[in-house]
Amino acid sequence: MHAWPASDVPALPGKGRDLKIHDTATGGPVSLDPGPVARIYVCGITPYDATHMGHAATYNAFDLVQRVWLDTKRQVHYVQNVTDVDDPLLERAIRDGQDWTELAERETALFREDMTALRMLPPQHYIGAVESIPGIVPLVERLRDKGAAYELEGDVYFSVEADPHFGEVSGLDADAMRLLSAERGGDPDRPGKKNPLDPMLWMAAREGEPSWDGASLGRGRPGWHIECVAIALDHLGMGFDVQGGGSDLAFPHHEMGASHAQALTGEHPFAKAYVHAGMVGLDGEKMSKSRGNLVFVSKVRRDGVDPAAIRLALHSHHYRSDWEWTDQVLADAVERLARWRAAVSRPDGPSADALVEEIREALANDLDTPSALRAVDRWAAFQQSDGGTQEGAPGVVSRAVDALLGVAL
Ligand code: 5CA
Ligand code: ZN
Repeated sequence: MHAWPASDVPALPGKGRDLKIHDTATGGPVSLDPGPVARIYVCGITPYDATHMGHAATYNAFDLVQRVWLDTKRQVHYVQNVTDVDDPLLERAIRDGQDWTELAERETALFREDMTALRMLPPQHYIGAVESIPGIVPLVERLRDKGAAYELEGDVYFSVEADPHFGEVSGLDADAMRLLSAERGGDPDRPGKKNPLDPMLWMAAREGEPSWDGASLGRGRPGWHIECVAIALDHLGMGFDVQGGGSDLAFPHHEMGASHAQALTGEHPFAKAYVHAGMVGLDGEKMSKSRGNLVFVSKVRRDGVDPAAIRLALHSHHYRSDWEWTDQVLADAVERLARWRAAVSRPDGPSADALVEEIREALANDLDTPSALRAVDRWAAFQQSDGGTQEGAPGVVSRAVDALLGVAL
């Protein structure tokens, strides 16, 4: 699959700071020390009802991770998937009487447009579930041959007991896992499973549903978690730096993915840090496709809002907090954008060097965007009479805001 065009990331004077970020598995901040090429996997959309502000906020966080790394003169190897076949996508296609492949293609195209408009850096590998099936089948066979998977009425399940590290990503107890499993695509109550939490790796073909050749597994389609594992192992290998997604992916998706990969390879960890963004809500509820309480990036863009203002609205909350999208959040961002643009259009301003360091420090500290915005606000509030101005400073600030925050002034 093709991704979307990259926007320029201007180089800044000096050198950026190493990122400290909250890791769900250890429950605290970790200092990431990637090599010259940092490796990141971010779970992509299931392409229907895209791109809402919750999606955008999550991708915004992982875009910032990369911008911090790029500022340290590292390269970034970024992989993202598209879950272009799965139960909820098929259910939506049936509900709306449309072809599921057309629905997936249309929504993926819209997502690309939104990501481009928001200046999100594209992954080098943007990979669909369907195109990954030839790589998924041998992994499921290997898990079965190792005794880490078993068959139940033609379906193949992963045995969570096969990974001694199972449970370490989310840190949840069995009861909490069971509840979340039922809520988020699992089937803990299906009779015959060895452990209620065991997730499906391969689903035998169902009447009226798409299916693919699964070699010794028979015709069927892949489970959700193994999709991301196959893509990540293929393009990044074990022990990559960050696996990212919204907090609703910590369990079961990232927990199960880590266990699949660890059981397959005998190595640990799958990712060095599991990083999760908070949930964006609307009117007191999590913004979600199933609830239908969505604000779409494309709709707000069509209403004439500058995508740079949407980006500033996303930055206005810390990525780990749960927050509400409101008209006021957007209005404040529109106003802030205008203020910043006016400030950088002047020929001079206070030292940009200090501001660049403040933005760097804020972002390196667990992506503290609210502090970064306040620093730019202070700089933009300067008066010509304040003295100590530097010619060319506005240009440097403009480049820093672009490179580090993805906002074109
Ligand atoms: N295709 C899978 C991942 S492999 C999936 O979860 N797709 S999704 O379309 O449902 O979500 C895409 C990303 O957006 C996920 O990281 C998810 O955690 C995040 N997300 C979904 N809803 C919200 C929300 N309301 N706030 C913040 N992030 C959200
Ligand atoms: Zn995923």
